[in-house]
This record gives sequence, C-alpha cells and structure tokens, in this order.
Amino acid sequence: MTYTVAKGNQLTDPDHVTPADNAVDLRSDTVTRPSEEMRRAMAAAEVGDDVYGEDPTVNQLQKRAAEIFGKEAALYVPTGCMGNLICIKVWTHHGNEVICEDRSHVNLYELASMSAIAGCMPRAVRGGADGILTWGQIEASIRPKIYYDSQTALVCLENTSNMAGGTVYPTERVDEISDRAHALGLKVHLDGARIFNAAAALNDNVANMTKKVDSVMFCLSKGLGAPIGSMIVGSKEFIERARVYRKMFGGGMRQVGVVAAAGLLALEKSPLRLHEDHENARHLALGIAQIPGLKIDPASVKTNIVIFDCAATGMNAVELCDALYERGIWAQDTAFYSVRMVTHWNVGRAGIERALQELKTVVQRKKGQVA
Ligand code: TLP
Repeated sequence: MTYTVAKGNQLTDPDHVTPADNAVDLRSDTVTRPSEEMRRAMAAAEVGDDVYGEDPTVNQLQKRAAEIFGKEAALYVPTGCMGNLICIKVWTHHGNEVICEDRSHVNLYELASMSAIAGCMPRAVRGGADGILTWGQIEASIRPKIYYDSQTALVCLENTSNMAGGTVYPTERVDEISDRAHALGLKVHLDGARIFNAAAALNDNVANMTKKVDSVMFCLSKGLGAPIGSMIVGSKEFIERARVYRKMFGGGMRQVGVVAAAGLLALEKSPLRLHEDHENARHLALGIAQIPGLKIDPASVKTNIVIFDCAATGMNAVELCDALYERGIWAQDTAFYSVRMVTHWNVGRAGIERALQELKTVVQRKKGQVA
C-alpha cells in the first residue's frame, strides 16, 4: 500500500483543489487571503527594482521588521523555506551538522534543502511532547571538536513548534540555549514562522523573545494574512551575506513592493488580532475533546494549531480528512492517526462550530458502520 495524503492536500485537478466559498478551510493559516485593505494598498504601492535596493515599499517593510525585532537589518524573501535555507547557508559550511528538533519544519518539510543545497546534516533531536528542546538535549548532540567528526555549527529552534501543536518556547529557554550555544561558538537560528502567535500567547514582544538569537525567519503569509512573503532579521553583516544567497537561490525580486505593501499591513496590524485565532483554537480543542474517539488535551493548545489523535475512531487521518472534505471541512493529516486544524482570520466562530458538528457526524457515522 502506498501512503498518500488527504484529498484536500493533493495537487491533482486544479478545479478540485480550490475550496468552495462556504468550505471551512482549516488545513493551515497559509490559506489566508489578503483583506480588501491589503488589496488596496497593493494597488497603490510605490515600487522600484528591489535587486538594486530601489523598491521603497520593500525598504520600508525591511526597516519596520528590523525595528520591531530590535535587530540591525532585515531582508524580504519569497518564502519561509527560502528564508530558513538562506540563514542555514550563512551560518554553516558544507559538512557541518545542524541541531534541530525531530518534528521541525527544517527537518521534515523543506525537502532536505539543508543537505541538498547547504550541504549540512540535520542532527534531529526529539524534544518533549511539546516539541520544546532543552539545553541538555542539545548539548548531548553536539559533536566533539576532533578532526574526524563532522562539526556542529548551528542550533535551529522553531517557535511556535508547528507539529507539536503550536507550542511556545519560554523566552528564558531561548535565552539560555543561545547563551550556552554562543559560549561554544555555535550560532542560533530561530524559525519563527509563527513568532507573532508565540508573542500573543506569552503577551510579550518579539524583540525581547528573540534578543539573543543570531537570526530569525518569520512569515507574513501565515496567520498575519499577507498573500506572499517572509522576512529574515539579524545583524547588518548577516543580512548582507543573506542577500547574496537570496540572489543565488533565485529569490531576487524586482517590483515586489506590490506584495510588500500587504506585508507592511500584515506586520503592523495582524499581530493585534491573533488572540482571536487562539481563542477559536481553544474552543475547537475543547469541542474535539468531547467527541468520543478523538483525543486531545485542550490545555496544550496555546496558539492557533490544534492537533488531535483519531486512532480510536476506526479511521486513520487520511480517511477522516477525506470524510470531512466531502462535507466541506478541510483539515490536514500530519501523521497516520494525527490530524491538524489551524485557525486563522478567514474562519470565524461559526466556521469552528460547523467543523465540530461535521467532525461529530463523521465519527458517529463510522461508529454506526462498525457497530
Ligand atoms: N508550514 C506549512 C507546511 O509546510 C507544513 C504549514 O501549513 O504549516 N517554518 C514553519 C514552522 C512552517 O510551518 C512553514 C510552513 C515554513 C517554515 C515554510 O514556510 P513557506 O511555506 O512560506 O515556505
């Protein structure tokens, strides 16, 4: 049997893969569509050639990102994957090892680019159930400084931790890991695709949360709602080197201010509303916990990602997602018996209630068949 993914996550027939207007799409917060305000800003954006550094909207976005993170500089990149890869490339040499969590995006979902392109070996470490690494776990995976061992160059953290259910690193942990890594000559990169969700959960600001790491990648195109784009932030020198790799990887863009204009709005306004997504996620998790056969600890849901276990329903994750898909609810299978639903600004409370109702129906129907 070949393992396939749920229908809602296949790229087969383009007519099929666009959710109907009334579908509740909880596959990811990447599905968010730009607001009317964003579209207006995009239409009115001032632009120039960004490869020459001449796009005023991009320059403004980069300046604001650096300010908000309290770092010297920032660079606009097309995607989170490219942002992570650029950072890894800057901080490593071919043959180095990169310590990351087992379930992290850089380890599982970036098509091994760290190896294929940056020439590095992921040293994947299993964190706790919450996907949060301790210094002890990291330290135990650092290679001895001896010529016949490959050398550890970088620690890569992920906050929030996507596949652990949107869990959040305590800032003291990030600080401790950074201090200790630096003392050993290692760099620390933060995949902060959803760092603003983490900030909303901690009621803290991203500058404080990332003050000790060497580089941060964060996404404008997820919960913040921009259609495209991520940012990397760090020192001036780091960003100058990053700019070279962005071009090398084909990410030099021209009049991209038309997109950056939406990114600016996403950066300024969207963080203020993320707590709504978190409340919806918590409501969803509480409802799921009430459905016999589905397993989740609602207390573990701190941000906008809800991951639950469906093993006791008699369906695996693909079967459950496919059944939901037929009823207009889109979810993502993340492991054989594990389903992910991500809340975001295009699904309000009514959509969450509908998802719960349909989940109940699908699980009960299966039970009826089995009984
Ligand atoms: N995550 C996507 C999928 O690729 C799994 C999602 O739906 O959650 N870092 C983290 C932590 C991410 O979750 C993602 C995307 C990325 C990096 C990559 O961002 P993009 O898709 O912009 O390359």
